[in-house]
Amino acid sequence: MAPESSPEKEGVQDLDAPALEGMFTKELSTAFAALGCFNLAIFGATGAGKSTLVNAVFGQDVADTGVGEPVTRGVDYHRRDDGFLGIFDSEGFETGSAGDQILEGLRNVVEARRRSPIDQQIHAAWYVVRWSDRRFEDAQAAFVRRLADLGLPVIVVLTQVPSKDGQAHPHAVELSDFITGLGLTIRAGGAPVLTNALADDFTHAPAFGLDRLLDATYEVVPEAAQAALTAAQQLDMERKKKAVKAVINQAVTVASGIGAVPIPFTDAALLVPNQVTMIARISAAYGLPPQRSRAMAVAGSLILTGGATMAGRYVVTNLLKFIPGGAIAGSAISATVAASLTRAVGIAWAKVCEYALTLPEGQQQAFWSSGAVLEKFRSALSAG
Ligand SMILES: Nc1nc2c(ncn2[C@@H]2O[C@H](COP(=O)(O)OP(=O)(O)OP(=O)(O)O)[C@@H](O)[C@H]2O)c(=O)[nH]1
Ligand SMILES: [Mg+2]
Repeated sequence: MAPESSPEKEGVQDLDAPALEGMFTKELSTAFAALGCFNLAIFGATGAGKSTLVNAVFGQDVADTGVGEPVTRGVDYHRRDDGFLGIFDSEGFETGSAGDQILEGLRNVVEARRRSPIDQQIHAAWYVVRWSDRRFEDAQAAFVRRLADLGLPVIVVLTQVPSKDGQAHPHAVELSDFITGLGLTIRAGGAPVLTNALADDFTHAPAFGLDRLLDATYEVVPEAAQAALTAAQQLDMERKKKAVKAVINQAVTVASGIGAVPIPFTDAALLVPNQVTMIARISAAYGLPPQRSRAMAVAGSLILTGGATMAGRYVVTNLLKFIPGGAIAGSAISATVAASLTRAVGIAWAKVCEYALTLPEGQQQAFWSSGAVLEKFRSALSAG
């Protein structure tokens, strides 16, 4: 998507904090909305480990918090507060006649939503089996077949699998091979994904296979829902970083274009709208909660009102050392400096976001509402 924020001189020159805050609020809301929602359907017997798995990958099982919205008999839909994750969850389901009802209801849901916006569709289905049950019954196979017949990309997940030196327990492998041999239309190469969502100190079973499950899930999720998945998942920080890097690179390209017409240093504010968009998109890509938009807007605007001066001066001074004929850049911001300044702001904001993600849930709001954000930003900026 091309950034819409080609800044015009008017309206930029006297950007004060309230004007910037308004701009941030709007851009954050656009960026969060653009992510959409990743929807996962999850099936499996009671105690199979569905909640534990969702917790491990997404940090929290929405299905365990609050009341879901019934979508069909036996299936509830829970959307996480931040809006990036939705879980279709079949509480208390067993195979047999209850399974038939669920499938019938699901067919209606899937068909009705086929023409709906992508963020209302089901993007992946996990069928969860506890390996220690050591069996996979005909009724389970039939259920999986019918899920696949609905057009859902089904991944069979074996849970609570013990492993040693990266090798799964041979009996779990045996069960997995048996399931693979059934020739079900399942994804991840037609084989179950073996996992252990929770390290077990008593049996020394480490967490296992979650990265493979996430990879397999990405493979089946439509591209339009992948940004939401990246924001929603809490397992793989590298994927978030990669998405953020792409956001920064795009903003840097835009900034070079702006700087190609040399901007007098006092007008570095011309670069600000592009940086606002960038900061909003970075925040969204990490999956920071939209509920904190207000605090983020305040923090962002403080950074950028200071930014044209604080961030700007810092980067310009430092770049002068490296740019041939740097004296010119002292009075006019060239494409190179515009790009570097924007990149530095993007990277520093990314570090602020990553720091926020390490904080316990209860401390995050306080962080965003405090001067600590500015401190973090400043130190990230000078760390380069
Ligand atoms: N060690 C270990 N224990 C697990 C794992 N998955 C689940 N458990 C344990 O198994 C029990 C049941 O797990 P849940 O995740 O609640 O199962 P569920 O499928 O959500 O069950 P329902 O919500 O009742 O349908 C809990 O006590 C978990 O702690 C795992 O991967 N490793
Ligand atoms: Mg559960």
